[in-house]
Amino acid sequence: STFFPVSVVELNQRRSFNNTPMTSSTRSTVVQLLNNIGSKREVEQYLKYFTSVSSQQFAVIKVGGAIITQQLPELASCLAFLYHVGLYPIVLHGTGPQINELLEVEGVEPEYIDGIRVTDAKTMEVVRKCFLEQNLRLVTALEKMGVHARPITAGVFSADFLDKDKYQLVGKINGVNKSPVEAAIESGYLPILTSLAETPSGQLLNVNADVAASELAREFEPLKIVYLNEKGGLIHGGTGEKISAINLDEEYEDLLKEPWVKYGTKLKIKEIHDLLQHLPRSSSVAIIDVNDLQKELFTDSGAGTLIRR
Ligand code: X2W
Repeated sequence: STFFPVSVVELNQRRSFNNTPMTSSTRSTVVQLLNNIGSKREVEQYLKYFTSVSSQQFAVIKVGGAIITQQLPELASCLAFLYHVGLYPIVLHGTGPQINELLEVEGVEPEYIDGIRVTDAKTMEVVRKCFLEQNLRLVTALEKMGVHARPITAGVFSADFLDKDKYQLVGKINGVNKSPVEAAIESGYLPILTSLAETPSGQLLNVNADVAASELAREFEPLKIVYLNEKGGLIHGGTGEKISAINLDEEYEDLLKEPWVKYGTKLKIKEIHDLLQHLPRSSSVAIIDVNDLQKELFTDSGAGTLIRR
């Protein structure tokens, strides 16, 4: 199949800013990644779709913190592939597990209420450190694959306190500044965001990354919204099986009554529900494993858990 390398080069040349030729290692990564996804027809069709709607952002991809620890090479390869075909997703990552690890080292017991971390001043130091460390790790891994990646760790989300008495230094996002993200993409960089937010007076606030990703998607209305988690989808707490699809119009109320839908899972489902209420009916959110990203983007069948209404 000679089709792909040719298309990759053509697409790269269409973007005036992206003049760097692909290295042979990147090219072989690209070819390798494409071998096992869809038919040539499917892939070509989706590539055309994603590149033709140039006024609209391509994708918002939320990366769970566990993926940076467990699947960084896979994640970097997938994002590098998209970048090298000229598709620029907006990437936002969490760092939940790393925060808990570091808190443990410091002898602090993590505390959550309804899936949201109660964040005192000492915890906030750990939160900030972990976000900056994991952001740099992801950016560095991408740079090693020839990707221009731009760390965006502040200046996007403005927030107020969610509930100061209950959660302390946790933010409720009330504004999304698109310009740092758009400026990165326009100059040929992949934007890599954290979910940290600031108040107007400059107080740094912690925000759950699923929540921030949903705010980002609401603002940009991208063609695709993808949540990557280490489980490859939503797992039914009763049966232990992966849920392949959720129709929110029909299932949302019942789903919230399920005993296993609690904490972070409940928060995630609620956020996705609220997001989809605000987007055109055709929108959907896919929760998938990082290794299924190409399949989700470039084939009809998709992967993981598809949520729509
Ligand atoms: C989260 C932010 C990190 C996050 C926290 O402190 O854990 C709040 O809960 P994952 O890896 O995507 O879970 N913030 C307020 O959400 O990371």
